[in-house]
Amino acid sequence: MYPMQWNILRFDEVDSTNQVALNYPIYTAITADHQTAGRGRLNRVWESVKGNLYLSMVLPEIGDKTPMLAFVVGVAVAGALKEFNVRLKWPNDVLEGGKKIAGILLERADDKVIVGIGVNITSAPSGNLMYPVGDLAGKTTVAQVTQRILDEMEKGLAEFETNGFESVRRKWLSVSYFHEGDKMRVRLPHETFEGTFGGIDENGILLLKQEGGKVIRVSAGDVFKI
Ligand code: BT5
Repeated sequence: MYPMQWNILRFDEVDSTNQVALNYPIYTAITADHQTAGRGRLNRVWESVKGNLYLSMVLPEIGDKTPMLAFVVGVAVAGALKEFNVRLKWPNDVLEGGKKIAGILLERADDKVIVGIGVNITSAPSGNLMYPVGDLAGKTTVAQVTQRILDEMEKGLAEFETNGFESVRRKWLSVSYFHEGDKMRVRLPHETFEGTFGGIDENGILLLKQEGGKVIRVSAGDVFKI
């Protein structure tokens, strides 16, 4: 399946690059200067002013391995932003200095997976957000980070295909915001759990260790340091 090359399409304004990407074949990359309806997970809003990076890539869906692509993408974004020493917070946040500077959104559609990435290059939203937020103002450009992400994705997908998820998992853990034993809170739609970070398993499931040795396995949720 890989190596491959991106067909890059640039737009000024879109509702959401993830939405636009639905209309294009695999290995298309959509970028936009801004979005009028940028989205996060669970119908959340992704603030999408001009000056930041909005990118979506169309990939083939790969059955039950599809969720692992989120980790391939995380590692690629961390690689693209290596000099800023970013950290990945399960499942899909990219932090710099403890602040969220980028988010990743995977959406499945038929035989495709749309991988969306938003990076705050020049500004971060203000207001009451779920986590502290930041940006990379004055440190880099949209064009540079876009190109690096696309390059890192090509490398990362090839490596995932050749070496499997274990090598992706190891790389992901090497830039994880949480370290084994760190205290964390996991918020699910109807429940909240506390415990310590126990890593991610061979499928990318979060392991939350509780007192007494119980391990809770979490496939989707929001996590916070406590
Ligand atoms: C995400 O969702 O972090 C995934 C964001 C993906 C955005 C990209 S942009 C290109 C592509 N096209 C799209 O329409 N989407 C993708 P989630 O983990 O649900 O986090 C959303 C939460 O982050 C919001 O509820 C806010 O609290 C916060 N937030 C919103 N805008 C933000 C921003 N620009 N920077 C940092 N945090 C933000």
